[in-house]
Amino acid sequence: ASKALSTEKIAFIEAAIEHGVLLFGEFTLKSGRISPYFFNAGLLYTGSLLSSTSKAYAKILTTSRIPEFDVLFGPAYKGIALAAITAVDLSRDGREVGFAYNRKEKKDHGEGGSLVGAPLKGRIVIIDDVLTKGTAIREAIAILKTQPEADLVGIVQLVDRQERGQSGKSTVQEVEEEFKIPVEPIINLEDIIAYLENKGTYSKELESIKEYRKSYGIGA
Ligand code: OMP
Repeated sequence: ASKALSTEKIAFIEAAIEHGVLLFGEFTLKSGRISPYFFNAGLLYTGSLLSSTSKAYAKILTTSRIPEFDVLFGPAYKGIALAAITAVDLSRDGREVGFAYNRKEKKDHGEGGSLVGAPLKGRIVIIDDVLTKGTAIREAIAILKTQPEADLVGIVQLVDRQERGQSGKSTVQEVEEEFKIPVEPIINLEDIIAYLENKGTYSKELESIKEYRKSYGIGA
């Protein structure tokens, strides 16, 4: 029996497949792993997709283990828009938080520096797109560590691929233990698998994903 998915998760995964955000095929990942699926958050480019994405982030920020915080940090590039739309969504619910991001390029004129937006002071939550082996999120954490007044209190990922990190543990477990913070996903691989199983028309894709999970997944 497949696990039950909320209607919001079903709608989100369905829209992601429909808009080519969630793709099936053969993809070489940042980690070098060859994956039968890929989630491209850069393709969440319509107003309604962005709107449902920001609502999903806002919901996780208010209902999960993520504690109270002051600033949302969106790592360049994809995290920038994701953090911005989430700050807007939270303010519509009467919750005022700051928004900040980094530049990838150093600037030698104008305002200078590689950090933009709210000062990185107080309790910070990182908003990011996809978590695989943890390299990208560690880069974002390293940026915050250069800010003496920034206190990282949590991370929200749009997709947790539920893969192994640098040790035999899951990436989520490694990051949670190393930095003593909760890492919360909006959807994870289990959700994607449950969606495909419930649909019933994805047997080939499911088989490849389950094969992949044997090599790189956690506890499967
Ligand atoms: P790690 O650094 O290995 O955790 O990979 C996460 C990064 O890989 C994300 O920030 C994305 O840039 C990219 N990625 C995706 O966008 N979607 C995927 O489905 C998989 C990856 C990936 O390369 O692992």
